[in-house]
Amino acid sequence: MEHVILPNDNYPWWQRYQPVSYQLYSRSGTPEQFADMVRRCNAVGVRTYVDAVINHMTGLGRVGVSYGGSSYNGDAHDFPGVPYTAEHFTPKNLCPSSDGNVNNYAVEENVRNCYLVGLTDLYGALDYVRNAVAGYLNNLVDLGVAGIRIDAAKHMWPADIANMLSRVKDLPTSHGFPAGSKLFVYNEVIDRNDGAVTVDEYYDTGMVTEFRYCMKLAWGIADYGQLGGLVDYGWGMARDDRAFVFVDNHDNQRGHGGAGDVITHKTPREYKQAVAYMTAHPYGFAQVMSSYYFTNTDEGPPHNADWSTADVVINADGSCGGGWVCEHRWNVIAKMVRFRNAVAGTAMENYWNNGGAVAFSRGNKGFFAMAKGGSMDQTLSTGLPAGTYCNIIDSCATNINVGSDGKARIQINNYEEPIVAICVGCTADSGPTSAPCTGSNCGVTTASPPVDGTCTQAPPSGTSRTVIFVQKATSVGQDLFIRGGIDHTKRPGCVDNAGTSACAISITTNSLGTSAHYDKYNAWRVGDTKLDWYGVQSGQGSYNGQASAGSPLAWTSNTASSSGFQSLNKWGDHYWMLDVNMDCSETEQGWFELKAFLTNSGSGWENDISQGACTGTAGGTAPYTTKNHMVDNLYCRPLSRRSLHRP
Ligand code: LM2
Ligand code: CA
Repeated sequence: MEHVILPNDNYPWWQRYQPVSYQLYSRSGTPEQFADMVRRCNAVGVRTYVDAVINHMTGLGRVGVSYGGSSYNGDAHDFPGVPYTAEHFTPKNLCPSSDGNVNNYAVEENVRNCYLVGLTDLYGALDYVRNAVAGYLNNLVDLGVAGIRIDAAKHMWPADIANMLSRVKDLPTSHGFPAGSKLFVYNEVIDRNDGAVTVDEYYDTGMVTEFRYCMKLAWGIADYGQLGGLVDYGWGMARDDRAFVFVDNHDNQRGHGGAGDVITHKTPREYKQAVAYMTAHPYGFAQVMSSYYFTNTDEGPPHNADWSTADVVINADGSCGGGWVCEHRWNVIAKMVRFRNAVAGTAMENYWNNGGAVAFSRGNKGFFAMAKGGSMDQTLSTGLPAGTYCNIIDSCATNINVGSDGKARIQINNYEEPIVAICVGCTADSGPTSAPCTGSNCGVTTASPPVDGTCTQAPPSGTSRTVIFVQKATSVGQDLFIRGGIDHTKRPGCVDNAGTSACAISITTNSLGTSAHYDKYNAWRVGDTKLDWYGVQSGQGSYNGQASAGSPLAWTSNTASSSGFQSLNKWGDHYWMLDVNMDCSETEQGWFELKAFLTNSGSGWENDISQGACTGTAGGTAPYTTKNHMVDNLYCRPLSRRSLHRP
């Protein structure tokens, strides 16, 4: 966007945070150049995310003409390039501070209705402002931009953001986004448990920056013993599927917003360890920083004689020159990104930490170890199938042998890069990233550039809370269960045994209550670790000697006084309910099947189902047809493929 130009301050980097209009002229170039960059990046599987500054315009006192010719006058609140005039800024009477600036983070209205460091604050409640912002975002979408960071989201009302986003169209299939893709959104909210505004208020408008993670990680790298407590929900840290994490960002790496207790490229050895740990660890959605060198905290990027931003110089060895740091090209960091892609969707297991070294596995797909002092020699459980693996960090110069017991001797002897990362299918230069893709219908989350024409979507990952209702007015004494999973003909390795079948989906059941009404549900959910086709699981609990016949449902009602009242039941009596956390990686792109099963003089299996296509806002096409219910678990979809701002 067009922004202020400040020659007297040597064109500081933060010029960009004082918008003048939504035209795409800046110190980096013209709208045509931007459109061309995005198009070329999309063509090779690299997506573009824009830092959208929509809370405010320029600071008070800023006057001039910007790169695209738009004039600006902060004191007059006059921005003809949009246009915005005085009535489009937050009325003074809504800001409780005496000088009109944000100065008390304990008061919500102060944070959101006052001027942040004197920046003229847009009145996001106005239809006109919402529309102008949406127009800007829709222009980005048309150009092929995949997502945005919302700058200073903490200083905006979540409802205003939600309204602006509701006006944004789906991403264009002409740029390779699957039909129905939404703009990826992350809200910049600096929450260190120190004010009235908290990250959870923004869960409905996208992901949220988790600044506590920067601090926790810095403390952990200084003292490995603290790494175990990296994610501290007790401290208010964001939900796993909403946390946007990073070691450092453009602000806190130079002492601006959210600074203090942050590791940066200025201490390369610690920085590599911090980024390695972040990328190995499953929490959140990770961002890798890429910087330029600076000595003064206001200093702008490397520049040409006219102060326009200079091109990045790529040296013969692949590193950067010309003042650019390019952390993303550092060996450890680039390799660990491959590792993260290779183990996506797996949980952290076999955690080991002796205060000087740390190690853990990621499901049965990868294993990571790191030694603070540069060396370690330990035999550890890797969680991996037996075999020979190679350390991708040293480009497979060393091998690691995993025995039939899953254990391996892990040796590290490298002061600068004291890290071992091994993963199933990983070789010297590649990890098994999602298949590359060209053409018009490729997945958004493709991590590597296209090499052939196969298009796939990134596999679903993580766990998702999944609640299933079955409406059935049963007779007294009858019990309802569900059975399900994946069709045996659609997946190899399926056998009539919940414990070993590849068609059974791992679940952990959630409590619905402890009153007598739930006695049966609670008895039968014990040991129910799979949604499967095979009836009672070995080890599953029984009720008064009566065995379970699948995953148990509990009778629920929407009547508040009913013993079976559940707030998620919006419909009436006889809505039988199951509440589980489901392992998304075991679904088919989020889809799975199920059928009800009625016992005690009941009909047993539910009749076959003839199910039409899914309609409604979620949409989606089932991966195959079946005579069972086909369920689309929307929350198993990769974030980039689902609406984050339209829950
Ligand atoms: C952000 N997050 O909420 C950005 O990440 C952060 O980099 C932005 O501040 C801030 N919000 C506003 O978008 C930066 C920089 C400030 C700078 C502003 C505006 O950290 O130092 O403020 O951009 O360019 C500058 C002067 C400040 C002056 C202000 C307005 O440093 O002294 O305040 O301009 O003229 C009177
Ligand atoms: Ca505001």
